[in-house]
Amino acid sequence: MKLYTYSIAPNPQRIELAIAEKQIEIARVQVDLKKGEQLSAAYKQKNPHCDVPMLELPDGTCISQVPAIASYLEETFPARPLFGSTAKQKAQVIMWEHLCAIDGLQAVGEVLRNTAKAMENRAMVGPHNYAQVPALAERGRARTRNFFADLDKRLQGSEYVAGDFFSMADITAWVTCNFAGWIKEFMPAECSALQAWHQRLALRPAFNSEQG
Ligand SMILES: N[C@@H](CCC(=O)N[C@@H](CS)C(=O)NCC(=O)O)C(=O)O
Repeated sequence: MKLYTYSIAPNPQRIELAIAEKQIEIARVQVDLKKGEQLSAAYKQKNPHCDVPMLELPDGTCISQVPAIASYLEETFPARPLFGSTAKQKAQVIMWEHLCAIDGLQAVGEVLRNTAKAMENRAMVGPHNYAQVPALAERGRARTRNFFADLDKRLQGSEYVAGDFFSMADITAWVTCNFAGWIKEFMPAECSALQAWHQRLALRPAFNSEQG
């Protein structure tokens, strides 16, 4: 099994953290996004969506998209579960993880992809080129701030994002909070539940080695 990744990028980080939490060994292949290696013919043949992370199984099957990879790892390596253990917990994790990805990660991405010079004409991930839309960057910034406030509210009444247990939802929320730094948005000091949760997570060995 091989993970195609670009370790510093946020979506690969979601899987890197899942792997670290599960304490499993998976070989890595770095795909240099700065050099555009995700758009090369060789990579496109394995993953027509031209994104990372992507997991290649020993039989050649290629699985892209974070939720699909995370689900495969969970089924294959059930120890140290990242989706809870009951049907209710699994649904809660999927719900919160999805909300963090859409309302958080996507919002920050919207700002970055619609403003960064290096992403001119690359405003969307994937095989097709799209021009930047400045209004989306403005909206993304407002959404990022709302994400912090909403997550703080959630964490005022919940130890972890999906409930009283650590999960994949915490991983995506954590990656989002750090990714926001790329667009100079930071967890507000008054979001004390969010700050306390972030500090608690930073104590976990898998998160300890994380930068930022
Ligand atoms: N929906 C995808 C998103 C993956 C994604 O956006 N990956 C970024 C790195 S964080 C990427 O591959 N970017 C390539 C590009 O910008 O062309 C998933 O869930 O895996």
